Amino acid sequence: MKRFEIFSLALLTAALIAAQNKNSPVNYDESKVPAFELPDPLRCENGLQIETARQWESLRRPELLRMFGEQEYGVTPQRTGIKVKHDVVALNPNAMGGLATQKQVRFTFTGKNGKSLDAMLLLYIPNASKRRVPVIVSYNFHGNQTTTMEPNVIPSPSKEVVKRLGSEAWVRGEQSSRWSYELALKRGYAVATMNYHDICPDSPELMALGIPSLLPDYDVWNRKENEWGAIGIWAWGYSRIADYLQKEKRIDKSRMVVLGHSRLGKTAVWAGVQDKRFKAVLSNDSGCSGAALSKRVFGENVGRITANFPHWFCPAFNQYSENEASLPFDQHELLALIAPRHAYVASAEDDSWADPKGEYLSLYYAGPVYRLYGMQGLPNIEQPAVHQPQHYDVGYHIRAGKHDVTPYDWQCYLDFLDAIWH
Ligand code: GTR
Repeated sequence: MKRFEIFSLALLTAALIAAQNKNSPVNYDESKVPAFELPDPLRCENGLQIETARQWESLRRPELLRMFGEQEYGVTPQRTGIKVKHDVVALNPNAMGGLATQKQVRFTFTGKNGKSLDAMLLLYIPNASKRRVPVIVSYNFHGNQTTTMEPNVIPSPSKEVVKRLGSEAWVRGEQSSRWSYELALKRGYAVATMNYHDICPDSPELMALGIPSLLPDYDVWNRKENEWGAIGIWAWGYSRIADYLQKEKRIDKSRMVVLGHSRLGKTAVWAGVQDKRFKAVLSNDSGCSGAALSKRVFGENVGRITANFPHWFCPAFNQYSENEASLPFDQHELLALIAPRHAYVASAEDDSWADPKGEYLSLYYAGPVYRLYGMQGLPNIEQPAVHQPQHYDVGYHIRAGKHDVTPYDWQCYLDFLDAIWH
């Protein structure tokens, strides 16, 4: 067979597998959860049992970090050659009725190939305190202008690109129920947001218009087994926001938080794992390939997620499609990589697709790593009832309702952050 024919055959086979997995069954029945054994986060690949925080940091942590990079999200390049320029394009010291200073900062990314890309950061800093304040960094789904009714918020640059995905939404304030700015600001927290499509449009067809356009060797359609996907690129973007905030005079560098919902919750966890400048990581309904244990195969599973969103992960992750039992790691070990910084997992009762119980257990099973540091993980294996937040050195809550971010979630996050920092 000629190379081209082999290639076409491979594509056809891949397409068939993908089509199959799109229809792979989804289990919502607790009695049908397969028997599974979770890998021990404290046991090295060579069998060595970790007993101290020091051993964890020098031996096991790097090993797990490598596994998640090589086999799930793709490896984050050490050097991308991308330069970033920041321009404050709008400054309003009296935003939100005087509650906050609002800054809008244009990030211009330039690659070694000379191409450039713009992203827009919207930052609110509380005015009441003159001291440095903690900051919550969180991507939005539909553009900065949708997170608030404030009329001067500049639409995110990707609005035009993503229109091509058929999204009619993107209307001012349309997502504001998910952004409890006032609450956070009144409690002394700054909030920074950017649209994730600015960094990398969330579709295989449009991805090449984002950060990949600045990476001459990156071919969306022909990635190496371990090469990073969209989640990895968005996570990298979170770190670039952190770079900027580290230079912002009013921000307390030692109290930076990363928060994300759903696919952006998966992203927040992966970003927080890799970038230790994030001292707390808040996962809101992140589900499959986020906080939830994969081996429970409850709700969304690896087959479904890799078939529907192949661009989110590295190609090597596909080998676990309909084969979670063979995963050499599970997501509790990802959460454990956040230690000794603070991990928080939030679930919603009606969000079975994200497997709330699997999200809880995952944080529970990250506990032994926290204990190495003398920190307290979740003490009970039983998931709490709704609206009973569990705040230790890690935090968890489940609320009534659907897959979403609500003022109740924000309130729990702020209570937790206050408790660990005050
Ligand atoms: C769903 C996907 C989930 C979650 C969600 C979202 O379609 O299956 O994993 O990421 O999208 O991001 O809202």
